[in-house]
Amino acid sequence: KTEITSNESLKPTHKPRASKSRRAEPLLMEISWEVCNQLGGIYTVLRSKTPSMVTRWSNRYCLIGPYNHDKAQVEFEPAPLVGPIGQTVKQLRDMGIGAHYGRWLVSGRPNVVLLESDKAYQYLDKIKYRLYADHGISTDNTAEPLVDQVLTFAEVVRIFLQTLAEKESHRRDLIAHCHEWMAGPVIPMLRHENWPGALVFTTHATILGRYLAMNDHQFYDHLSFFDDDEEAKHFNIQAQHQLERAAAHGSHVFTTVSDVTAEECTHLLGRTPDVLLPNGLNINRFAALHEFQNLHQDYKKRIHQFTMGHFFPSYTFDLDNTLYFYTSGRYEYRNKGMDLTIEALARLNHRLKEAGSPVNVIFFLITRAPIHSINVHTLQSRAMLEEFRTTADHIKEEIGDRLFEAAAQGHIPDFNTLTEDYFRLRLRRAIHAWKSEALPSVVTHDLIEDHSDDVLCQLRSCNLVNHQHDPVKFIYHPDFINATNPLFGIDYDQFVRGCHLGVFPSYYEPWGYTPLESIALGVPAITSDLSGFGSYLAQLLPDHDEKGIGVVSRRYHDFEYAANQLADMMFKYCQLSRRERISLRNTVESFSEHFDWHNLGRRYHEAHELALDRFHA
Ligand code: G6P
Ligand code: 1S3
Repeated sequence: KTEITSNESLKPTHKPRASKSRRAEPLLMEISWEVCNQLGGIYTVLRSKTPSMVTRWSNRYCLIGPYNHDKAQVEFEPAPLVGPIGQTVKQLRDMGIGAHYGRWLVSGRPNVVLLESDKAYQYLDKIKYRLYADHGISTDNTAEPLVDQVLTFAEVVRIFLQTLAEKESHRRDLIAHCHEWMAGPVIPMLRHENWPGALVFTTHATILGRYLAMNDHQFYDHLSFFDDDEEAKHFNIQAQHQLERAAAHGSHVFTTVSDVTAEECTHLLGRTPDVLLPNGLNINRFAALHEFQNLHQDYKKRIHQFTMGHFFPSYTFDLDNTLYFYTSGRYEYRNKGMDLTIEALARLNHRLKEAGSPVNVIFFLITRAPIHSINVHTLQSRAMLEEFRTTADHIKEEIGDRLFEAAAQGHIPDFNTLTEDYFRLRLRRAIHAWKSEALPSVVTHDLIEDHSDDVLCQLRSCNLVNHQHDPVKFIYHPDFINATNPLFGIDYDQFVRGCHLGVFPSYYEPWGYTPLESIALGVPAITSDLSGFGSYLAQLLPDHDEKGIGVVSRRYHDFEYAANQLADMMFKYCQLSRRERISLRNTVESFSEHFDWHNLGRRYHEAHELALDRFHA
C-alpha cells in the first residue's frame, strides 16, 4: 500500500497494460491550491473553464484541491464513493487520510476531490528530506508557513494519484495537470517514482519574476541576465523557486498563460513552455444580449447616487457629462500599473482643462488595502442622501393626494400650499446639514497606513485631490465591491457595467482577467503589452483600438512615453459622443466572444494530447 513518504513502497506494482484497442478512455485530474478555494486568478481559470472541460471529458474529469471546512460548506456537495475516483477516496480514508469526493457547485458541476493534509504534518520532516535527497530541493530554511502547507498537500495528492494508478493505469491513460508552484511539488515526487501517467505543469506567473518586477524598474531589460538562484536567495524565496523549477523540468508538458510569461520562464526557470494556454472566460455567464446597454444605464444611475452623496455636499457638476473610469485588482501598486494610471490621469486632467472640455471623469481605484473601516464622512453623506430620498418621496405622495382631491373638486390648487410645513422644514434642515466646506475625500475608507500609502502619496504629490476646478476626480476604494457594500449596494460586475472605461496598464501581468471581464461586460478597456492578455490581443487584433481595447506600449518604451500614451487614449475616449460610446460598447461586447473557453479550451486539449504522446514515446 502507498504510505506517506515511504520511498520504498513508492514503486507500485502495476498490473500489465491492456492492449491499446481495449483500453478505456483517459482520466484527467487537474490539481490546484485554488480548487474550491478562491484566492486569485487561478480560481477564475479553473472555475470558468469547467463547462468546456466537462463537455470534452464528461465524468472522466476531476479537480483536486485542499479541503477547507468553511469554503467546502459553500462550494462543495458530497457524492457517493463510486467509480474509480470515489473508490480511491475510500481507500485514502481507510489509510486515515481525510478525503472528500463530490461536485464543485459551479457551472458544469465537475467532480472534485478535496484532501485534508493535517495527517501528513507528522511526516513533514520526511517529506522535506525526500525532496532534498531526491531532487536537491532545500525547504528547511523558509519562514513561509505556506511552504509547509503546500508540501503536506502535495504529499496527500501524491498518495491519491499513486493509489488511483494502482487500480487504473493498466487499463487507461492518466493525466495529472498541476497548476502553479503550490501544486507543483507533486510533479517531481511522482516523476521520481515513475508514476504511470502523463504530467502537465502550468505556471500562472513565476514567483521570482513577480518579486523582481516589483523591485526592478528595468525588469524586462535585465531578464536574460539574472542569476535565478542568487536572486531567489536575495528575496528569501529559494524553496518556492526550486519547487517551481522542479515542476517545470519534471513535467512531460510545461505550459504557461502567455508569451510574456513564457519568456520569463525561459530565463528564470530554464525551460521554455511547450504550449501557451491563454485564459478564457465562460462568456455566457456575462452575456446579457440586447439588455446590456440598459444595464449600463441602470447601474450608472447607482454610481450617480454615490457621486451625488460624495461630491455634491462640497460642489456640484453635470452628471450627464460625467464619465466613470475604473481600475481594479490586487494591491500591487507598480505591477498593476497604478502608478502609471495616476500619472496619466494628472495629464488627462490638464488636457481636459486646456481643451475647455465639459466632461468630468471620476476615476475609481478598487483594490484591497489594510483599512480600519469606511470613512465616517463618506457614510454620513450617503445617509443624508437617503434622507433626501425619503423626504422627497413623502412630499411626492402628499402633493399627489392633495392634487388629486383638488382636481376632483374641480379646481387647480396653489402648489405652494400642497406640502406641510413639517416636510419643508425637514428638507431645509437636511440641505443645510448637507453642505460642506471641505474637499470631497479621495479615499472612501480610513487606511491603516494613510501617510505611507503609495496611491495616496502619489495623488497628493500630483495634487489630484478632488478640487472643484479639476475635471478629473479620484475615488480610492481600498476594499473589493460586493452587493452588501453600503456605498454602492451593487455587485462588482454590476459596478463595472455602470462604468465607461476600464484602465489596466500593468507592468507585471502574466495574463490579466480584469480587462477581459470588462469587455465581456460590454465596457471598453485599456491594457498593456506587458500583460499576457494585451500581448495576445495585439497579435490577434492589430486594429484593437477601433474595437474599444487600447494596449499601452510599455515593453519597449519608458514610463514617460507610456503615461502620455495612456493619457491620449483616455482623452480620446472623453471626446466621443454618446452615440459613439454606445456603438463602442456594442463592438467590444461582441468581440469578447472570442475569449470563450469553448474557443480557447482547445489549447488545453492540445497540451493534454502532447503529454500523452510524450508519456508513451
Ligand atoms: C445605454 C442606454 C441608453 C443611454 C446610454 C448612456 O446605451 O441604453 O439609453 O443613453 O446607455 O450612455 P453613456 O455612455 O452616456 O453612459
Ligand atoms: C495570476 O494571478 P495574479 O493576479 O497573481 O494568474 C492569473 C490567472 O492565470 C493571471 O490572470 C494573472 O495575470 C496572474 O497574476
